[in-house]
Amino acid sequence: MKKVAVLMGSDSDFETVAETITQLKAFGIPFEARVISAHRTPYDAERFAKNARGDGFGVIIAAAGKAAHLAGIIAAYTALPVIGLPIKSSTLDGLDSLLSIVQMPAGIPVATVAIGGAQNAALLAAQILAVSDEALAEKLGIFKSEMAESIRARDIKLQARIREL
Ligand code: RP5
Repeated sequence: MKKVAVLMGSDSDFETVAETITQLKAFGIPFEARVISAHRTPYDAERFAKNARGDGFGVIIAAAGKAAHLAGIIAAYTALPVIGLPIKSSTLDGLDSLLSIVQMPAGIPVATVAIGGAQNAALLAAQILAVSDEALAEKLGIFKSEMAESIRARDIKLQARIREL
């Protein structure tokens, strides 16, 4: 199976990114996680992106906050799918991160998840890899079925609470 790259602009993003890694591990997806900054280590970002396909990666997740240019700069240097994960920043609640990631110019797409949408970043990466991986597609199917069951259980509990009103 191809690997997922989980890049973050700073180790201060790790608290959010940990949820992405947890979900990838739950599916048994191989990954590498790195701190690479679009601004502080731009050459490393370029080199990582240019080598990513040859290094066995199939999808790249790029988490960053504030003026969050990591996903965009990575996408500029590779044709691999890039998923942007906006980190909730302290001053503007992550709106700065979201807009920096989502507003890409035509020609350089970045698939952007919600502010702090760490689990969805992993799920989207899994779904991309599952296009050519039946076993992973099956795991995703089970994940969705279990999620649906948990929602049905919550619905039943809610009906009970309503009856008690
Ligand atoms: C961004 O700046 C990082 O992705 C991080 O979210 C933010 C702050 O970085 P630190 O100053 O905490 O290293 O590049």
